Amino acid sequence: MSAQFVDSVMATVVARNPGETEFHQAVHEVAESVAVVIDKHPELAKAKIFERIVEPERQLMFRVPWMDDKGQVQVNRGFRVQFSSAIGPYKGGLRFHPSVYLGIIKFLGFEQVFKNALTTTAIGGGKGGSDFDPKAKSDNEVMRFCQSFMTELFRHVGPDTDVPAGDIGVGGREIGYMFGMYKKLTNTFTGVFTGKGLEYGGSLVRTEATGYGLVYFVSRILEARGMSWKGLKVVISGSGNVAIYAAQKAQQLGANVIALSDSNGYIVDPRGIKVDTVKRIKEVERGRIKEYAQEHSSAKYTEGWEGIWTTPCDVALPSATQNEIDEAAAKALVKNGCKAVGEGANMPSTPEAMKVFLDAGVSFAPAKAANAGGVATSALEMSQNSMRLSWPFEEVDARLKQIMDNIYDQCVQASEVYGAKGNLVIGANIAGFLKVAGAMMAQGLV
Ligand code: NDP
Ligand code: 2IT
Repeated sequence: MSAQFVDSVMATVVARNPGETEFHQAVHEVAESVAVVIDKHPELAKAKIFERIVEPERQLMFRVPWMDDKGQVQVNRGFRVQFSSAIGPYKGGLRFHPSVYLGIIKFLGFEQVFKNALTTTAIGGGKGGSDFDPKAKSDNEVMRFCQSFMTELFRHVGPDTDVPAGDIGVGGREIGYMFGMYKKLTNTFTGVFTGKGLEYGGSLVRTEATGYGLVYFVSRILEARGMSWKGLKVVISGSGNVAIYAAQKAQQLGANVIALSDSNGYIVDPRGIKVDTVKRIKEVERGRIKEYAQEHSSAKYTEGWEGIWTTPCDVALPSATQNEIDEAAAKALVKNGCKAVGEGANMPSTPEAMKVFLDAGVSFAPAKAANAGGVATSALEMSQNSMRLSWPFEEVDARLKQIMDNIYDQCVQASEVYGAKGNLVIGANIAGFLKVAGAMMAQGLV
């Protein structure tokens, strides 16, 4: 029955969404996990809950024309996929990267539905973005692009409808430009975005939240095997928002973070990465990770990002992008003694890589659970905006930690109830699914 359910769901999803391989991959993983739940609950099968969840409520694609600094007209494509409003307004980031197409936005939107359910906050799932590449663009070009993007997106979002935030290529600068145009077009000042600047409604800790939350979650999987961060060698891929603050928190807890990367290559600094240098290079100068090795002679730079997984470590935190750890990379990590993996990025491990980790007894924290701290803190930003109040750093951080603990407990519990004790991939998928399914059942066929 289980295999039949997965096959029949996948046949429809592949036929209906041709060529969207990342979306197929994300759906397949969840379908495999929840098949046992569908078996036990004929009412969910009858209501075709899973078949409804894999079909986004609404998908928007639009033209984004803008003028570059040379006076040339440029044309990009914009996306917003409003996946599920079962438990709250659509919520999820915007990604600006040349690799963006509908299949990427749909895989991210689909993952977001279950992740957001796990946070215990009232947010549905969505995702958006563009194939625009912010790299090497001037501030003015980025502003003109963001303004053009919003002249279409503004009519589809709103503080009680759909609340975007950042993702790859979208940080505080881009959110500011988009928020400004939204405010002007609608003549409203609302919490329509999260990840806003602190001067205009942002929340303390939102910048740090995904990386900090990841480390809080991994603390629990380490504890479960009698370990702590003290003295552990940690390798983190990426050097963006998630990677930087994961590195900072892991160091605060006593770990030795030795490697970071970007899409060109990676650095290894056995004495421990100086996070302040990385923050300046990446956040202020918008430079490359290679420059770190020019400033710190203890560090070595290697061209090509894939090699980072051959660096021996105790803990790996993939925090760059999807499918960045394949089977060979996973085997290299296991062979070199890696004991725990925490996914900061969305779907960074291929299905084959995940199997290598689980078979080898590596403690594995799946993305939907482990990186949920960012969007959870976005929900806290929405709460503060609604109250027109802002909470101190310590309060938001304490709430974030509590939420990550709660997500961990939900995943462990669901894995036990459904006969997969200790498998947090299955636990996260089932716990997230049950919440969304419950809300959909209660709301009727809509
Ligand atoms: P940033 O844009 O801040 O940083 C992305 C980092 O990953 C950069 O170092 C970038 O290098 C690297 N990278 C991006 N694409 C590739 C690629 N194809 N190959 C190798 N390296 C790559 O993004 P974030 O840190 O915000 O996001 C990182 C991951 O975390 C994504 O998967 C995102 O979906 C996920 N995530 C983000 C959250 C958030 O709150 N920001 C929340 C939850 C998950 P380069 O500069 O060379 O492109
Ligand atoms: O993947 C993610 O969870 C994010 N990019 C954060 C989304 C959000 O709305 O804060």
